[in-house]
Parts: sequence; C-alpha cells; structure tokens
Amino acid sequence: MERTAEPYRIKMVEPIRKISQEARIEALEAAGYNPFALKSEDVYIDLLTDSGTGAMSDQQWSAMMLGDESYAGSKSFYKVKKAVKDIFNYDHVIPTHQGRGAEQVLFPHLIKQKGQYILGNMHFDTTMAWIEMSGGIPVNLVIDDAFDTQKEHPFKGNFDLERLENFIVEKGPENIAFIIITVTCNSAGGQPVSMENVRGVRKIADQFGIKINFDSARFAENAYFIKKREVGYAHKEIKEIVAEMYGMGDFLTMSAKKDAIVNMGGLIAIKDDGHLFAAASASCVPMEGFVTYGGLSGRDMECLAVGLHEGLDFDYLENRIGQVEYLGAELRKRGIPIQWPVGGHAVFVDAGKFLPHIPAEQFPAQALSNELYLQAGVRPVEVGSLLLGRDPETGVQKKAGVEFMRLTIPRRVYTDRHMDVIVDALAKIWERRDQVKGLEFTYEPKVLRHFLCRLKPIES
Ligand code: PM9
Repeated sequence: MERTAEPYRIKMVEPIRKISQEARIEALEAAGYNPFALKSEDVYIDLLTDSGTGAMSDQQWSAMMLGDESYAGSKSFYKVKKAVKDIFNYDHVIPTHQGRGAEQVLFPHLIKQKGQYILGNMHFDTTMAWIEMSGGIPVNLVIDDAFDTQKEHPFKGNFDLERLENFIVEKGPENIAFIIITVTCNSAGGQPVSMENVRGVRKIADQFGIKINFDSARFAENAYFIKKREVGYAHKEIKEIVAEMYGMGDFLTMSAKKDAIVNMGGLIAIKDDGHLFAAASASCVPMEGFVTYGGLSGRDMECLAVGLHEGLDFDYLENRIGQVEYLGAELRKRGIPIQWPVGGHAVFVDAGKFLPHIPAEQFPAQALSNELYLQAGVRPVEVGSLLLGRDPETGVQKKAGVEFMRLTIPRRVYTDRHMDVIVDALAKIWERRDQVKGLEFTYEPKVLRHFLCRLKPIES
C-alpha cells in the first residue's frame, strides 16, 4: 500500500521535555495522584484532551488579524454565522466561550419542569452536569456493544432504538425534555453514530413530538466514519454527510475546541425556532456576553469561522484518524486491551482488563494513567468510575460500563514517533501490570470530582 504523510508542513514548534523519573514521582505526589493537577511543563506528551489543544493553521493565525473586536455586531460574528449556515444549514447562531457555555445557556429553556428526562446515546460529563443543574435527568441509551471493547462493531456510538422507544412509551413523551445525539460518542470511546441510526432516532422523535440536539464537538470525525464505514456514503463529501446528518436535528451545541480546531470557543445553533433563539439570546447576555460575541473575542471568532471549514477536509481527517488508528493497532499487537475499533479522537485502553486485580472503586484507569506518567511522562485521562461519580440521591459510587484510560490525541500536534513512545511505555507497564496499586480519596469534591479530587495509592 502506498504510504501517505501529514497533509501539512510544520511551520512553528513548541519545545517539550521529559523531566527525570524522580521529578515525575515528586510531581505526581504533589498533584494528589490526579494528572489534572500536574503542571503541563512537567508533562512530556500531553494526552489529557483533544480540546483546545490542536495546532491552528496559517490560515487561522492570519485570520486572527482580521478580528473585529466590536462589542455588538462584530463582522467576525457574521463570518461564524455564515460558516454555520453553510455547513449545518441552521439559521440562528449564538457563540459561547466553550461547549459547556452553550449547554448552560440552552438547556434550561428545553427543560420545562424538574425531573424531565434527557435521552442520549451517552452524555459527556459536563453535559450531564448541566442537565442535572438545569433540573433534568440524563439517561444513556447507547447499544450494549459499546461496552464490549473486544467486539467488532462499526458504530458503537449508536442508540439502542428499541430501548429509546420503550423508554419514551414507559415514561410518557411529556416527560422527555429532548434527545441529545453526541457525535462522535466521546464517553463510549469516541465511537461514531451511523446515519441510519440518526434516521431511526429522528423517526422515533417525530412519532412523539420530541426535539433533537446534536452535541457536535466531533461532528466532522463522525462524518468521516460514515463515509468510511456506512454503505452508500463512500463517494459523498464530508460536507454533504454533515448536511444530511444535521438536516435531521433541531439544534446543536458545540465545543468548537475539538473538530473546529480552535483553542477556545463554542456554539449554539438553532435550525429555525425563532422563539427558542430569542429565549437563549436573553440568557446569553448575562451569562456569556452579548449575543454577537458570547464570551469570545473577534479574533477567536475569525479562527472559528476558518476552522469549521478546515475540520471538514478529508485528507486532514484521514491523516488525523489514521494516527489514532496507528496507535491503537500498535497497542493491540502487544496484547493491550483497547476499545476496538478505535474511535476518532483517542485510543481508549480498557483498564479494567489491563488491571483486573484493581476493583472499580479503586479506579483502575486512574491508577494506569498515573503509572504511564511515571513511566514516560505521558499524561492520559481517566474516563471510568472516577469520572462517573456517585448517585446524587444515594451517594453510592456508580460503576462505569468500562474503566477507560483515554489516550487523547490533539489535532496536528504530535508525530507518529510520539505514538511509538506511548506504545513502548504502555508495553513496559503491561509486563509488570500486577504490581500497579489501586487508589483511595484524600479529598473528594461533590460535583465533577475527577477534575479536582486528590488521591493516594492503597498500600497493601
Ligand atoms: N470534552 C474532552 O476532553 C474537554 C473537557 S474534559 C478534559 O473530551 C462533548 C462530547 C465533549 C465536551 C468536552 C463537551 C464540553 C461537550 N460535549 O470542554 O466545555 O467532549 O468546550 O465542551 C472534553 P467544553
């Protein structure tokens, strides 16, 4: 097979360094065994997130100079609005400072009374938090295959349509606030949702008069998977696929820090509901700022308008997702259990299978993340029971479907040589995996505890 390379040249670099193992031991202890508390300069390869960590292009950096910093009516806002109309065909646009800004502005207008359900394939953690803080109850209805990391399935982000319909019938459509389709489905392993599944969700939603929101952080990566894996889409442009997908939605919330390749930004877009737009606009002003900037500078909006289009480029997506696949395939060759097939933005290591001697309540994926930092200065993130937290009613620790350690790959930042370093480090830990210890809390915040908690290894 003919080998291909990155469809760009690297024009500017940021030096990184690996501090000594003694220094890493000290840094991790000082961080309370929570990689979120590490200083980034003590990290060699940072795989905490693909959010706001991408490298912007020359086009984006130069667009920045065009930024119109007007408080109201900025021309930069109208460029974002035009890009949204062009790509998603939604009429109403509100910029926000990031994805959770969009959620906090929009969701309270969609949840009519406390205790309504918000049905998703699998809600992201901040999304879940905003649903709960807006009085709603988040429900995950992803297919069971999403939790079988070894099972081959092209669209593990799909809704279980039968469960979706049954849930609505059982609870009554009046008790469902709206549906969220997260593309790609981050919490299930960056797994895509098929067009057929979106169609199925739309059909059920129409049957009961329920609206659909797309959680759109990785909309272009999802479209790439549809092109590659779904019958009938191989010859379609990514942009056409996105248009078809979003034609079936009513509104979108977006963290633009992912597929739109900006370091800061988010969006609300509403297809044609002027009333909802008016209500969300009224909330935006006190929360995020005036409706034509929503917490962003004109410079940010210029980069966003360019990035929304750049993220759709097929060669870029093929290379970016190809790098994630490369990392996954190399780990698999060494027997390391990962979510398979790999998702769009990250390789999700099945830490429950990697460290079967550590129970969920001792957070195996967090323990493995810490070990990888100690081994090679690589910082992953836990997406398992630590992130999931406790049942708000009973206080009982919830158990994740899979204890994932996420190796999140920033866009256009690292080379395949960096991937090789990660592979070698994890392979070394794999050989001595029975020596890795579980963790317990020394400090546990109530909400979104994984960001700020402190832990210590359990000495046996
Ligand atoms: N996702 C991620 O790393 C960043 C925060 S956690 C380190 O995966 C979805 C599907 C997301 C997401 C953030 C948000 C919130 C909403 N939906 O971070 O507020 O993956 O821009 O977006 C992170 P913001």
